[in-house]
Amino acid sequence: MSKHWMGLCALLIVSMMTTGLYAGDNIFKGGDFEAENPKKPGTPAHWGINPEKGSSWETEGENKFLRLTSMESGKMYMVYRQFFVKPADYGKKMKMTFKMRCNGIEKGQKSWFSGTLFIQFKNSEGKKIKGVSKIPRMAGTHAEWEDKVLEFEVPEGAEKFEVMPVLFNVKAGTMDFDDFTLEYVD
Ligand SMILES: [Ca+2]
Repeated sequence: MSKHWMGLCALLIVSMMTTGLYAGDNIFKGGDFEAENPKKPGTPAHWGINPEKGSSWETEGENKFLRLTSMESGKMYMVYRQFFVKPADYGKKMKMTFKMRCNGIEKGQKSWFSGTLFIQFKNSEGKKIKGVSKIPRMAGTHAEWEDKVLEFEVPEGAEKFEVMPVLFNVKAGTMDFDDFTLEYVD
């Protein structure tokens, strides 16, 4: 390899490191719940699933997905993912898509105790910064999958983005999630 090329490659690597991720790359690995975690057979890759704690890996026909089950009234059941962001990404727009459906969710003591998706940015001290305002909630029964799209901006000072499908203190019911994607948009 010539010096010229080596220099060019080094430059490319540096620019990839400083500009963060490119638009259009789906950074939500395992968002479709199809692949199995080779280290933990019976669980989906990239997810911490525990049926004893109300989260399970379900199959329907050819499709696999996440299910949250309210095992005890008033308790919270959730799974957790996190994505790290770089200063180079501040101000960039992100788009997240997924689908959800639910069965027999009885709301808890407050009207917002329902099935939902918590998303938030945190700084390096673990403090929440500038939450994403709109989050989809579901209650009752929505038998068909519903496609959801969320768009937001990476706020200054963010270190990570957290995604938490959750059954939030409901009395009963199940909530299904599938096909998460997360990407930067131009
Ligand atoms: Ca799937």
